[in-house]
Amino acid sequence: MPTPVATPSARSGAAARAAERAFSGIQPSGIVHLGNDLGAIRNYVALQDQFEAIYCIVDYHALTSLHDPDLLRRWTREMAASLVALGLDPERCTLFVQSHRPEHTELAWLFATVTPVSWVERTPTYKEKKASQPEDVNHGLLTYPILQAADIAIYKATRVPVGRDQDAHLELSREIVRAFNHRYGETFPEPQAVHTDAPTVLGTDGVRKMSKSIGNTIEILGPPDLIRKQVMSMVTDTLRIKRTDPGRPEVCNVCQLHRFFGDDYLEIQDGERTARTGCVDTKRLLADRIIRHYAPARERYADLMAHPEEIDGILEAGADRLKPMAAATMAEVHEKMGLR
Ligand code: AQP
Repeated sequence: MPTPVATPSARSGAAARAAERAFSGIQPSGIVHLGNDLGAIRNYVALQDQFEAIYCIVDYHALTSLHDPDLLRRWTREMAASLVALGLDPERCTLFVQSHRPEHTELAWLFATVTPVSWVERTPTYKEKKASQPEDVNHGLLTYPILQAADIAIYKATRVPVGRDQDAHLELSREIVRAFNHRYGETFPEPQAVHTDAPTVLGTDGVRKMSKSIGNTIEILGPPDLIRKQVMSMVTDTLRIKRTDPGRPEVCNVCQLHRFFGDDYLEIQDGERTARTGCVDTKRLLADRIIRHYAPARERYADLMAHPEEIDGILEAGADRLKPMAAATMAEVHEKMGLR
């Protein structure tokens, strides 16, 4: 099976842990899908042992699209439980909620004063969100990448495990810290993306990125019946019309996803190519494997959700642990900017 961490190559051991920090944020948006796990969360887990790792549930970011307080609270807790269930270990990383460390928003404001408006206006996600929620083009959507830069910079993180869709945001984060450093002196390192070998997971439509807002997801911690239904709805090779037509595994999303759920994926691909197996068989097998692979996480998730005080404790301890680090960065920034 492919290894989770791809680029850039990570130094391992205690020296790297002390020298560099990894940071990533994830939105509390209701579900965890296969794209989140293969594209990012697997690397969150792997990087816990290579760097000092900090992971954040970005509820401030979620507010740019979600305006239901009860739902936001519920989804924040559910996302925390999902991440722990998928392998984040509060003993080996710090997991917290963005709004529990309000220094993020202060640094975002300060970063906004070195960020030209044109930089944020050209962000692809801003353009997409303007189109997808035309009735709610709030200012948060525009400044989203500035807050994201602050999330990373406040802990002086150098490695950011994310999917490919975040590359433009990360490039902007680098530009923002460069602009700050240029104006006020070297303060922040430039963060680098760390991708898995599945940096873009396609959705069940087989064409677009797997994404909640598109609705083409496979919900890995959902009930097995739902996972099966979602996998069985996947679009395969559109040129394979009859069962006897040879398939093209290189363009079939189902065949590609098999790479992550068994060592026999070359055999599976060969079965498709020679029409020995049909698309339905290959999908059925993928559904079985995804359900089996995530069964322990599903169990752990249910366990955690039955003890919400345990999740809340993890999140509170995480935010407390980060307070001195955030305060130290803010003190340095205040000094450099002439604020205190
Ligand atoms: N399809 C994907 N392939 C690879 N990586 C992905 N990520 C998301 N989708 C894919 C990565 O998952 C992390 C969390 O991203 P997020 O907080 O933006 O999560 P999301 O809201 O779940 O992403 P969606 O589904 O695409 O949300 P919408 O539809 O609301 O925009 C990130 O590192 C991301 O790269």
